[in-house]
Amino acid sequence: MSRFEVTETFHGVAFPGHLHDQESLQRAVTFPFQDTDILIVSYPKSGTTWMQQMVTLISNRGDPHVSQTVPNWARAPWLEHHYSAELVQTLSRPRVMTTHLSHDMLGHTLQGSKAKVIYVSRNPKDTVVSFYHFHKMANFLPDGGSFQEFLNQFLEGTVQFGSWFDHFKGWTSQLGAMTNLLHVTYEEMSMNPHGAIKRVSSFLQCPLVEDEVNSCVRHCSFSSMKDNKMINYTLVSHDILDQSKGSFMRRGKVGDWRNMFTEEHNQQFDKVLLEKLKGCSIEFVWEEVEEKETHRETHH
Ligand code: PPS
Repeated sequence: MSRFEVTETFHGVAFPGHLHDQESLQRAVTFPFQDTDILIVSYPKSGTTWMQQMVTLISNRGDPHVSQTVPNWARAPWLEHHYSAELVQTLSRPRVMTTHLSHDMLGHTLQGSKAKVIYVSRNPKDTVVSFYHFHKMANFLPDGGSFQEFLNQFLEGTVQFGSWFDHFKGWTSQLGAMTNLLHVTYEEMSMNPHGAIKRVSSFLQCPLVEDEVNSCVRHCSFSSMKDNKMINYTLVSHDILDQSKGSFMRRGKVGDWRNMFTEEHNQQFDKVLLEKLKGCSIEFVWEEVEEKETHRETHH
């Protein structure tokens, strides 16, 4: 049964029934973490797959073999997906897992555990654009409607996987409290892949020599991942992900929202962003990175 039309509501958040059921969601929030576990956490379309590739490569000291022979969902399964229970049993230590769940849902499960958590975030404007395009090709997601309609739902937090703002605030508010939590942004991975890999590898206590870092950078690049069927989702059947309507590795750019947003969209977004992230002490690197990227592109 494909369950394309089914939505599972869990803790007030909608999840696609194709990948989730109540049992798998419940299992995720009571998951017995081991201290050696590595958990990649993200809101969808924030650089999840990129981090899965990065962590695989770092764990293999830059050797691409695993990243070219094992699909990403098998090497770093989503805790909450219904097919993951068996996969998790097959993982060797340190186990690498992935989740889109909010801190509200998973925080208490992680409490007291030394599992290493990597939170990946991305400018929500680029996230909403990427998510909108993904809705067109993913047959297990509802019709996104027009971009304006989708944007409204994203800002209201009624899209699948819930509110970006709550997700971001929930996890980043733990940065002082959880010593085993690392925050990495899509923008950092884009601007400074070398530095991001070194930061992640030292957090994972897996220091690499320069050649190993360089190999990770190479196999983490957008062009390399776009051509790697173990990470580009072309292994998924077309009735689930319709590759004629788009590709998972779509643009891979910082600031692509500018090609989609009108001035009105931007004002609408900024108003909500300001309201929702009031009191949030995270420094946003988005605009600064965008400027540097634009500068880099016009000078190459
Ligand atoms: S998902 O479905 O939640 O797992 O999606 P996620 O992996 O979080 O996000 C997909 C977007 O990440 C882009 N991506 C990359 N960008 C740059 N470099 C690399 N190596 C890379 N890998 C994935 C992917 O293209 C999606 O973004 P958009 O903007 O749609 O291109």
